[in-house]
Amino acid sequence: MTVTIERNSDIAVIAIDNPPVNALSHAVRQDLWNAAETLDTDPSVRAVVLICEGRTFIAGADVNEFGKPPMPPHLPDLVARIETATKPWIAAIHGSALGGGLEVALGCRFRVAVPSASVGLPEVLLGIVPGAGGSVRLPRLIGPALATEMVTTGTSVAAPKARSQGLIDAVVEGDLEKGAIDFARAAADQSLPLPLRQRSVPVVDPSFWETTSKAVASRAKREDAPLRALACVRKAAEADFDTAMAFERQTFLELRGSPQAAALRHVFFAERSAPRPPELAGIEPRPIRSAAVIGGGTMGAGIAAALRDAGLPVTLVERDEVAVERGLSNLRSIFESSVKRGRITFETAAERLSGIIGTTDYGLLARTDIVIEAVFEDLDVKREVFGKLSTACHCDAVLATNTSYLDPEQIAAGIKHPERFVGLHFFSPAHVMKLLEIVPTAQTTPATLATGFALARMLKKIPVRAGICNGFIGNRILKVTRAQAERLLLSGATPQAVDTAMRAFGLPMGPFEAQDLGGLDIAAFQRRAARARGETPFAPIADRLCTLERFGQKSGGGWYDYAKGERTPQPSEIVASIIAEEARETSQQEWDEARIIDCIALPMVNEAAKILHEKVALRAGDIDLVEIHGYGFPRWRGGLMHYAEERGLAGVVAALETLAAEDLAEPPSDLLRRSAEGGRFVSRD
Ligand code: 3H9
Repeated sequence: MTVTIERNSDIAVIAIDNPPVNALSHAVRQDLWNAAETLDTDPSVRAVVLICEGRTFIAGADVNEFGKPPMPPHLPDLVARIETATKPWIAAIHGSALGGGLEVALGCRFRVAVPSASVGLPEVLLGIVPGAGGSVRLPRLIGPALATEMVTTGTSVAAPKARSQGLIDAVVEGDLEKGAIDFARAAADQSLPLPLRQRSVPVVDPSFWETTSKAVASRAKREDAPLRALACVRKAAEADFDTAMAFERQTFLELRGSPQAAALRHVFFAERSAPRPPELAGIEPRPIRSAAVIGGGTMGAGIAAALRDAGLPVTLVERDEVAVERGLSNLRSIFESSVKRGRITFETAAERLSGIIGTTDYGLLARTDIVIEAVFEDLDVKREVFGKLSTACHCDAVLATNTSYLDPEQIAAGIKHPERFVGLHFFSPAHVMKLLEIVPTAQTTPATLATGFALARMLKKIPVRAGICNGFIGNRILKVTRAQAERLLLSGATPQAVDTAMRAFGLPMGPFEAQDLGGLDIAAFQRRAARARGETPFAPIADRLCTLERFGQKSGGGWYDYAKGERTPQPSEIVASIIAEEARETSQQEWDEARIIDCIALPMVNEAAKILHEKVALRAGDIDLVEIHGYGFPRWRGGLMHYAEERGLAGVVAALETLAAEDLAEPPSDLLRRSAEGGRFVSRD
């Protein structure tokens, strides 16, 4: 039974029980409609409490139904039915009232919530706008400015703040159902407020819409939904209720079928699958009550900050006292900058710092549950660390390496209890970037792997399981990005043209600007190591820039020149002449934006297909998450693989063949060719 009705004397309590998140499936809508009909004609009922079982109030329309033809009762009609019921309905909210869930609550005459609840209209995050009156009723309740903020950003508001804004009518401490029934009984004795459809939208200065439009456009970048959502709120302010409802519904239906909405829905589901690889079903992670980080450099300090942000006590181990001090000072800078940005208070920063012990003594790690090594990217250095950890830590402690390129199998070789070892690849800055690649070795047990995923959840990261290969998923694709970018330079494109094209594609930065920001020396170091292993990495121009110590912004020049103290890239004559020299043997072409994008993005797709084929990534969606959360690939394109599928895999294969014929890319891989037959990526078997 999805919806039940019970009576508490003169108050009816409707309870929805539709796990996991009480989404408004067709059955729930129908049952709620029937309940409204029943209770309207029941003279013994004076008010109706709408409450949910399980972990949350209604979390929205059922996203699984978005691809299907809508079936009546449609949500806008249901909300109107509740709003015009003969008895007042009171929404009793715990967990989250999101999207259609908040729209149902706005149809109710009152809303009460437990202090931990939150409410929001996250539709724009799915590439759509509210479709059941959210953008029309919310400004009538809290005014256009606050409503615009919520509708165009999709951010949720916690119950206490929602109470202060007038979005909810009471915060219930203690038992929600009892509190809601008491509230309902008291409300039924008094004159009722007008339903929202009969209220007007408070007037705002006409300049509000122009100013807000600019702000929303700049935040939304290339996403369509936020500006369309703003238009809905504006219509609510300027037209009558029914006209605004029709406008919102039309916008919702248009956007629901748009490529951006399909892409964002794909990311939504990918983000929910990634934390649960099938092999871990039913596997219990080990408890994580304390953590340690070995190495207090940029990466180590960032990881330690992320662990502290999640509330874990942290021990930071360095090789000598000077390095300990430097590590602690790196952490201080991270927390100070969070205070400056208004993310945390001064007191919180002090509390986070006080939860870190800096030491050189591995003996302090005897009871630590998880240790993450983030020392210099050198096999011998790392092995020495794990040798010490192997004896210092208890045998159930999870030992993790944050290597980006080295082979975790080799790092773990010889440690005691290798089943507790796993790779945890963070992205810099580690306290900010959402991606965490989790890399098991052949000996990693499911419980250890599950602990990696549990840690990701604690740190609010997006975990992606990755297999072992050079660079795992993300950096292996990055190598192709960079190599292709250099191939373009050798064939007649300029760094500016390449960066401009990739920005136009939707990346926050082009490949050359990004290297200048991060520093060219790190990749040069990796290339040296690769050459020592007998590999032949392709970076003819970057190699020459590094010989000249042009490492990027930090050395005053890299792919671009930088005026002292400036970060604006200026075309460099030195770089242009190096490119000309290196390009002497290569035929020159005219490059427009579309061809530049193809020459970079499609070989990335090809590499990703190999990664999928080798099972380094388990699912195409996982690769999408790596690109989005680790490398700024535009979310609204759905990630690299979704982009390729939407563009058409057959077309991708054809374009790669052309590039390969010109010696500008490798030919399409077998898996890509086979996937092109069905239009969707297939894995190996
Ligand atoms: C909307 O409402 C449009 C309306 O304006 C107009 C309509 C006409 N539908 O995230 P979790 C599943 S748009 C179906 O891991 P948590 C999810 O796939 C909607 N399924 O849990 C997963 O399934 P599984 C606006 C949904 O506790 C399971 O629930 N609403 C939906 O960390 C657990 O998810 C939103 O955008 C859904 N709407 O977080 C809300 N939502 O176990 C999006 C979740 O099989 N949802 N599932 O993999 C969320 O933000 C989080 O899921 C929530 C719980 C905070 C609710």
